[in-house]
Amino acid sequence: MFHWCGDLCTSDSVDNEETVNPEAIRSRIFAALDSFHIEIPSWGFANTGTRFGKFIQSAAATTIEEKFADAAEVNRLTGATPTVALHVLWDMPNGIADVPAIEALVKATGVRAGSINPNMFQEADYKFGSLCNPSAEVRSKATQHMLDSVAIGKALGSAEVSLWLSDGSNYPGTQSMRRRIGWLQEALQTTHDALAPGQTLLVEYKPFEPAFYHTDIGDWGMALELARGAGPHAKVLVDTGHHFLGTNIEQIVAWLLQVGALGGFHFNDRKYADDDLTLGSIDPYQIFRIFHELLYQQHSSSDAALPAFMIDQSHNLKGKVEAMIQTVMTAQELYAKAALIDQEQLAELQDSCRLVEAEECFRGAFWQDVRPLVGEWREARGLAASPLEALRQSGYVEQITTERKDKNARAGSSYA
Ligand code: PSV
Ligand code: MN
Repeated sequence: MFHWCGDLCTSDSVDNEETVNPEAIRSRIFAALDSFHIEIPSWGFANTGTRFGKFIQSAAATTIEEKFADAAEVNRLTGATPTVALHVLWDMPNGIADVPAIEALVKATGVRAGSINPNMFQEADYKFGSLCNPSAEVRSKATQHMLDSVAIGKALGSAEVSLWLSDGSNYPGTQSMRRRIGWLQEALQTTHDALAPGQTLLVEYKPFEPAFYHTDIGDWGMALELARGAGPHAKVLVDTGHHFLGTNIEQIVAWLLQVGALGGFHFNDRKYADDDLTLGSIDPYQIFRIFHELLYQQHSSSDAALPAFMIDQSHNLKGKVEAMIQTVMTAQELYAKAALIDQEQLAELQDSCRLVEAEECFRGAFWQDVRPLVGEWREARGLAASPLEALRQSGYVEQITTERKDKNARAGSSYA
C-alpha cells in the first residue's frame, strides 16, 4: 500500500503494513534544521507604519544599538539567526565611517553584519529615480552609493550587497524605459566590477510600488538579465511578496535554480500586495513548495549551496521581537516538513504519472505536525523548546519597554 513517508517508513513485521519510522523522521528533521539559518532585518525592530501613518510601539528599537540587541535576543532564543541585514541609510547614515561602530556591536552582541542594503529611495534627489534617473549627476551619486555599499560589505566581511531599486514612473510616456535599461546595466556592471572575492550582488525585483506605471526592475526576467549582464557574482533575489497574485513563485525558484542564478530570498507573506506579513501566516503551503524546490536541488546536486535566506517583514501591529521569533519558528517548521518528502519516491511516482500518489507523497509531508520534533531539536541543541515561551519568561520585552518607552513616546506618528 502506498504511504506518504517513503524512505521514512518501516515495514511492520506482524501485518507487513508500512508505518512511519519515528527515528528516521527525527534524524531527517535534525539534519535539515542544523543547516537552516535565516537572516533578520534591522528594520524589523524599528517603528514602521502604513502609507497613512506610523504606529509607534513603546518597545521598538530607535538606535542601531537597540536593533542589534533585539537581533541578539532573537538569535539567543532561536539559535538560527546569526546575521542581521543592514540598510545603509537607516543603520549607517555616515556610510563607511560607521563601520567601526558596527564592528563594536558585532563584538558586543555576537550577531554578525549580514546583507548590506543600499538605500536610494528616500532622498529628494531620487524623486525621478536613482540609478535610472535621467540626470547623469544623480545617476553618478547613486552609483557611488552602490560602490560605498560594496566597500561597507567588504569592511564588515559580509557576503551580500542586496539591491532593491524603487525606480520607475507613474505615467506612460513620461520616461524612456529603453534608456533607463541602459543606465541600469551600466551601473550594475560598475558595481559588479568592484566586488571583492566572496561578495555577491543580489538583484531584487518588484512589480509596483512606489512606482505605479512601470518599475525598472519589475520581474524576475528583468532581474535575471541584469544580473547576467553585470557578471557571474550577481544573482537574483526573490522577495515572496513581490509578485502579482496567482504567480507560481516556486516555478520561478525552480528556474533560477536550474540556471544557477538564485542568490537569496526575502521571506514574508501577503494577502493582497507587498503586505510584509509574517511568513506562512496566509499561505504556508506556498513556502513549503518553495522549500521543496531548494531541497530537491540539495538532493540532486551534492555541492549545491543554499541561497541566502532572509526575512523582510515589518510589523506595525504585532510586537516586533515576538513577531520575529514567530517567523523564525514558522520557517523552521515549514523547512522541516519539506525535508520529509522522499525525493526518490516522488521522482518515481512523477515519472510513472501516478498523479494522486505523487500528490499524496508531496502533501502528506506538509500535513505532518513537526512542531514536537522541532522542539526536541532545539532542546538537543541547548535551546528552549519554545523560543516564544522563553521570550515571555525572559522579561526581555518588558525590560526594553521600560527602557525605550519615553523615547518612543516622543516619536511622531504623522507624515504631515
Ligand atoms: C521593498 O519593498 C523591500 O522589499 C526591499 O527589499 C527593501 O529593502 C525592503 O522592502 C525594506 O523596506
Ligand atoms: Mn524585500
